[in-house]
Amino acid sequence: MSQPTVFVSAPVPDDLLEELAREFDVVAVPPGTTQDLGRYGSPVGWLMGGGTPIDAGVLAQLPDLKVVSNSGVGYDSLVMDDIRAAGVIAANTPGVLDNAVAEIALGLVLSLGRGIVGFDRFTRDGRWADGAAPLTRDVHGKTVGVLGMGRIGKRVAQLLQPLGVSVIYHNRARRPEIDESGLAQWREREAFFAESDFVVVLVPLSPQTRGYVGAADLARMQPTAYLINLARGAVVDTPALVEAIRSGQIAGAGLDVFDVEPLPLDDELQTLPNVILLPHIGSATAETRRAMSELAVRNLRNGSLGQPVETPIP
Ligand code: 8YV
Repeated sequence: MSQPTVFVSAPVPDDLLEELAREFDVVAVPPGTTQDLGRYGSPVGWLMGGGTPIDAGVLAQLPDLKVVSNSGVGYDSLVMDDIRAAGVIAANTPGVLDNAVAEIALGLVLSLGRGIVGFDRFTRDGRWADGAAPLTRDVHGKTVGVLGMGRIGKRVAQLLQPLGVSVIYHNRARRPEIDESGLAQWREREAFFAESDFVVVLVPLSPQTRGYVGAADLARMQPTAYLINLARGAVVDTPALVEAIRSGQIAGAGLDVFDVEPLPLDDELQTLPNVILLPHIGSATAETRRAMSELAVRNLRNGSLGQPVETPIP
């Protein structure tokens, strides 16, 4: 008897693929493919990573689709209104990557604050021979601002505790349980940017949050402060960020996400020395990617069989 088809467009460990193949005809579809999907078959489920835009045009080609399983927490490439209108379930992978992403946030706070990446270059370039490295500033005693206090933000605040920093956060709505726990204190937007020595951007990208961090916010930051973006490049107005760094309005940035990925070599950000550039590695550890794949495969399987998925996108 023929098995229902599922599409897979993200790296999934072989053993999980073999498990899936017991119940489904698993078809590898290149990431980002949105045209002539019928040539790959008619799937009941589709497992993908970020970057495959799923909208009405794509869904119209897939009449049997029951579930879209995104192996990632951010689902900005899914047009949720179109997915709902098509009666398709969408799922993502929240929770399992909080630690991994928070570790990079912590790493960037320390690396920017204490010049860890810059001083590696300083040493290799032979500049040490010309004199001792310039002094940095303590991280302890400073204020870290979490923009978008959700699961990952909470983990960032927890990991920062032993460093002796104060953590503040800004969400549109204050989360009283966070304030009461002592983990972080809410600030209104202006005070948030003005007080933070490090701003960690964790706001999910949506049509409402495109360019959310703009010139006015950057202008409120201190000239010694750093911006860290672990959400999506488009949440920050990148030309305004480049200008703020170039003009010395802020001290620099740590970026794991960009408007265009992979970041082109001729991008202006590549020319700024006080910026740490990472190739979107927030969740990129073997353990975390395994956990994301396991959850995404369970969501794919359950949704394809018409069963409830574990982590539906609301
Ligand atoms: C992944 C991410 O790299 O979860 C997210 O939203 O940005 C990352 O964990 C991405 O989803 C690719 O699968």
